Amino acid sequence: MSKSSSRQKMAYGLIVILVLSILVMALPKILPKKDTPVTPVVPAVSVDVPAFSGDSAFVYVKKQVDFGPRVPGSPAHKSCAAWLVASFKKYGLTVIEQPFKAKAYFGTLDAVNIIGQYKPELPNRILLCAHWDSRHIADKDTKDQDKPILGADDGASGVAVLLEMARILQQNPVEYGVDFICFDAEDLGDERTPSSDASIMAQSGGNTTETWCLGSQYWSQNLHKPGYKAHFGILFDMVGASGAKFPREGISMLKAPEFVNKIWAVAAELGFDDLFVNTPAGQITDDHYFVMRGTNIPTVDIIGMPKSPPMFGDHHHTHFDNLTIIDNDVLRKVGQVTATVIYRAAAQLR
Ligand code: 1BN
Ligand code: ZN
Repeated sequence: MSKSSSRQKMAYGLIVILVLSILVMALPKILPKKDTPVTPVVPAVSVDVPAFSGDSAFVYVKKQVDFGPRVPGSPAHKSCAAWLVASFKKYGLTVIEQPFKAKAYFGTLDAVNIIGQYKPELPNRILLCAHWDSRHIADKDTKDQDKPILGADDGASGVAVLLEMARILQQNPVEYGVDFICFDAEDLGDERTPSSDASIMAQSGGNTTETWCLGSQYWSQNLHKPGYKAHFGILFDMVGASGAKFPREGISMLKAPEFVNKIWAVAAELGFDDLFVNTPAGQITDDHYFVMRGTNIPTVDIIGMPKSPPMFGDHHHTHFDNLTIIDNDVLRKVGQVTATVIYRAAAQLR
């Protein structure tokens, strides 16, 4: 054998060994692992999910903000309540208004929870909620701290998601009940000092967190239907700001982990895991806490906490919480995840 042909044979041999070793290394990646489930975590039930319009939701935010700050007892609050009731009725919902006296740390105000029921006759139900009032002060601002805020994100964004969901349910009916609850007087709480009113301190057991979420506290003790139940609930709070992030809120993780996992898995499947991040966040004593305390309905708080470690955005409780902070695409993604969860839940009953 000549020297050159034996070199050629060696070279071929080396190439064959190289190709074989690449194949052996790549094989585990090509073939599914024995212990990896082939089915996704959330079985993707084959169902058509209608498109949730971020542009339509934005119009609902604008409409609310155009009334001015929706502080309980104010004329803007009254006008906005009438518009919310009319809007829910327009989308075919059966509406209950639940008036109550909100005992804030600085006085008592007229407040009203607004409940829109989609197919109230059906036993299988989902609860979707948000607060519709806006904060009476801008206590985190450097200017005009004593003036009320517009609450485009903190208030109006969550309600906008509810309204758009009601609209698409009317256009694409499902055999599943949905209750839309707009809680009032969520944002009258006292961040800094305990109440000087002894009766309020006594009522809250000295815990100032109970100066917040007065509407959900009232509703949980005075359910719009005795014994009201839903399979699960979702609370939307600050779901429209540009740059939003939704970490896994602590009370939701503690009390409704199965539903947090479902919602965040759907978000990941839709490619929105940049928004629905897997980071854990601290416990926020938001309306969902009082919903669960009164009803045991597992309820998840989708709440905007864009900073790291998870914290509210710079616009929180300032005058920067206006229409310019709202991003239609954030509203759209939150709404599309919610629509997917609802339409799949309904399909699973079929
Ligand atoms: C969320 C947005 N909240 C108020 N505005 C609820 C809240 C309650 C946040 C207590 C922090 C503490
Ligand atoms: Zn707030």
